[in-house]
Amino acid sequence: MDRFSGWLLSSSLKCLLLLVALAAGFAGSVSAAPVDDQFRAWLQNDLWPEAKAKGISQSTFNAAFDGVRPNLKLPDLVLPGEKPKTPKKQHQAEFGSPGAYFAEKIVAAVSNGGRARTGKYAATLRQIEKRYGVPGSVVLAIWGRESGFGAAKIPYDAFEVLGTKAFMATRKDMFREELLAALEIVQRGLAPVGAMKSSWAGALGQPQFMPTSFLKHAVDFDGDGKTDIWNSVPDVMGSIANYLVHYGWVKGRGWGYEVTAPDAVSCSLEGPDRGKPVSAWGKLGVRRVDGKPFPAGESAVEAFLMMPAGRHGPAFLVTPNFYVLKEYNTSDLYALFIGLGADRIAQGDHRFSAEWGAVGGLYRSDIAGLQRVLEKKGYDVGSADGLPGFKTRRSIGEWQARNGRAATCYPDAELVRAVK
Ligand SMILES: [Ca+2]
Repeated sequence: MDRFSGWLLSSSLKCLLLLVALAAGFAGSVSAAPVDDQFRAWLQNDLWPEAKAKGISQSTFNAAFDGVRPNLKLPDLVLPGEKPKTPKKQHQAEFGSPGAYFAEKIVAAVSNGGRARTGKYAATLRQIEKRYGVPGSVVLAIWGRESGFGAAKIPYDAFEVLGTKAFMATRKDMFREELLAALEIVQRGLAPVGAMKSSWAGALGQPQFMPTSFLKHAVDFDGDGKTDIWNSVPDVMGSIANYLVHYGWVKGRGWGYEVTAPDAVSCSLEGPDRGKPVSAWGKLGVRRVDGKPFPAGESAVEAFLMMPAGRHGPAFLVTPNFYVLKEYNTSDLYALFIGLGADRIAQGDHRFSAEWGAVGGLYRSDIAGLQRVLEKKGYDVGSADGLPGFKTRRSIGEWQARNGRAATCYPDAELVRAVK
């Protein structure tokens, strides 16, 4: 008998726990019951009935949680009986220049690693391009970025990470859904319990899929009957391409181009909801930095202005595929990193032509404060999360233009003081 069903029998201990929990509730303090015991009680009384209703067997459930204890070293946990606190570290985190995201060492690791694998996996990459229409260079860039082409250690037990987070994280509902999906993966025989290795955030295998993504997007590309995103390179690469196709990858289009945008083109025109045909951007004076014309076939289709550092860095005209890349990781800089990495894998040494300005030096709390003031004035900043996404950037540009300033579309210390 494993310790889990052993716990089932000890109902007297359960009563004791309940009393302790009640007493703790009265005292408003941390429960005296050890977290391990509370975790076991939660597994049995809270998670198990839902898992069972979803078709998870007792033996799968027991095997998944055999010997699993909550990992209190994981981030964003709220101990039972405590109130969630505003994450101080995040609030005080300095917001650096976007340029730091493109440190040559990191980009080169992805592009050199990708180039080294282009030949080795040429046949598989050709099959992937044929089946999914996603360029091999894009697949390689994501694989390199997510797990260093499989070199990164993925050391955690997914059930420990997801179990801990579903039990006591700040976003426990999201992690509960992922935990149930992880159980389903094992229940359906898609992966054995012992293979379920994840990152500290619960992302599985070399493409770093959350379990719900695994269920929707992972494929057995090498056809051996197993969907093995931990060990099979074809499965890893095919799964990444399949993910992008499911989110709408447009075959035959790239991700975008670095461009110059004359001052007459306001930086506040950026964003996926302010697209124009490529020819219309051309009429406004937007040009590719390499001097080449936009492909003739693109002139009637929509593209979007994207300026991750406002006027303090390179500008881009991006395609809908850029926003598909953002479905992998909701960050303009992430999608841009993948685009740059893919270009370098496909074309060799390729860098952005404009420099990133020395912006930054603000705290996320400063930017969140600025966002709240802009919100009060009726601007849409997305959410006041301390990160200057495209809605915040263009709202800054609009405020600047209305106040007789040159639009930079990026926060700085002077602006934080000026917007009241
Ligand atoms: Ca396989």
